[in-house]
Amino acid sequence: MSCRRLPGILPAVHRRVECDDVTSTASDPGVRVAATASGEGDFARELTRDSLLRLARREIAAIHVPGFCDRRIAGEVAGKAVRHKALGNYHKKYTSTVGRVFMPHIDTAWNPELTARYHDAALPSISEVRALFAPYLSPVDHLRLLLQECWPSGANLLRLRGRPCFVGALRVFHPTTSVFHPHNDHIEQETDAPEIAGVTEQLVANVYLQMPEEGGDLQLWRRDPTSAETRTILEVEGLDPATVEPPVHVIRPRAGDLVIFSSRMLHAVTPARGGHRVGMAAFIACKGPGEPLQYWS
Ligand SMILES: O=C(O)CCC(=O)C(=O)O
Ligand SMILES: [Fe+2]
Repeated sequence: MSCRRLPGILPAVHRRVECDDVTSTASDPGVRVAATASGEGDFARELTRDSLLRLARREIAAIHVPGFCDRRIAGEVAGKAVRHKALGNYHKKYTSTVGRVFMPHIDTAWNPELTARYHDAALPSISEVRALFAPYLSPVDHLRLLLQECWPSGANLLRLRGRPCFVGALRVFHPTTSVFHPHNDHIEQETDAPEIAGVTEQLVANVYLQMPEEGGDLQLWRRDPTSAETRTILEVEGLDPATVEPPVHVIRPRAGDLVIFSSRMLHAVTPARGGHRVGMAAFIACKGPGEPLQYWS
């Protein structure tokens, strides 16, 4: 079964052209990209049972579905995100440069009060994100259905100590100032709730609602950080790019695209120029094909 996209948004010929020029095309001609044998074969262009299983086994670098959602609706919601009253910054030990609408799990920071606040706000925040897209299906809700249908054991909203998580964080990268240095995302570093026992891989799905004129590239490495790098990532926002080898892939998504990759492997986002970069992100925990996927933000 092909779990590709909402119907009637772009003619097939456009999708194909977009597929051909989205991968390994940095918007910055000066960027260093590792010479690698893995090119187009490292990507799946449809979200299917097979592509998800291959991604979870790390046989491919990413699932990149061009035109996953309607670009016009996406652009309208991106504008609402940039102006949203709940827009705050990620809370890192040192100031984060990236904005987000509603509280993501990482900002619970092992603090019981913040954790309670996160779970109390989770379902109301899910409803508010859904309402931003009404009367259309929100891309994260579409993704939830596809994961449920495609994964051999289905997919559910993550609950931690029985309490529901939020999913569907809108991320706002402000022009020139916002950057995600090379880092990874690992739920075991954020909680010891019993529900995360047995997680063997963590994926992250991003739906791009708006892309800047330049920059905002997604850089992917094909490896986990070393233990020294992990310590640095936990200390500060990410690694100094000068200390890391060139990325294996540089993806310049288009508005409306969906990209899913391993969040446990190193990845980074370059600064945007000429406009905001707005995405919608959901993490996906994988315990193998015999267990349901679990998603959250
Ligand atoms: O916005 C992106 O392209 C990816 C950002 C990121 O670090 C993540 O989703 O974990
Ligand atoms: Fe990340």
